[in-house]
Amino acid sequence: MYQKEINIHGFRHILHEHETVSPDHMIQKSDAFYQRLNKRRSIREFNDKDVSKIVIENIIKTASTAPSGAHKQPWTFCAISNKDLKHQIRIAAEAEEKETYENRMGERWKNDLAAMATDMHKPFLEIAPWIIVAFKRAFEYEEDGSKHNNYYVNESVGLACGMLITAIHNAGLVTLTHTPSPMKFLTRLLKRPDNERAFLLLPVGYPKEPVYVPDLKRKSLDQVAVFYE
Ligand code: IYR
Repeated sequence: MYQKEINIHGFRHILHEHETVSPDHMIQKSDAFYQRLNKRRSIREFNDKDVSKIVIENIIKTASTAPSGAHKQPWTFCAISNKDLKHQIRIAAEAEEKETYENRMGERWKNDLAAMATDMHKPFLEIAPWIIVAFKRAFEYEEDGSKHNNYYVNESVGLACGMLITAIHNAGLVTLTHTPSPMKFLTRLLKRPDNERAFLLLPVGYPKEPVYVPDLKRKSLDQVAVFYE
């Protein structure tokens, strides 16, 4: 039997019980997971059907298992189902988007987006039963009021958001990574402290039925991977 715990530099380390998978099962399991994730699509049209708060809590708990720089977990997920607040977010997001689509985007960007059938109108912000806003915590305040920066904040919150999207898909729900820019209005509307910056906004719910998505193709393995054997 292994020791249940050891001490490294004065810190307690506990025995990790790794779930082992046999090599054959691993091939099958990894392929099955890929097949499921490959069915995920960004959805822009939602149904207003309710989603239990417990599901949203589980999804956020999953995201929050992500690794982070020095385990600082530099994220806060705000989950909004309040209709009035969703309305205010829509109004403010559309105002930024109008400016973006009309004045901030170049022709090339607009052309690249044509296939996505997206525009400055964001009704999903009110229709989807939940909006999750991921905030990154750039720094933390000590009890004495002094500040210290977190580490690898974008990487950490990006990882957590990837796991959030995976958890949403796993729950049988859909989402969209919406990036109204700038997102300062979210700090104001959600009354977040000044060490938090909005990172990504995700409506979560069921898709409208029927729903159509652009006929996009994913890059093949040899376009995205290089093996050195
Ligand atoms: N922020 C806008 C525009 C937008 C930009 C990209 I790059 C997209 O892939 C999709 C949309 C919006 O969220 O609509």
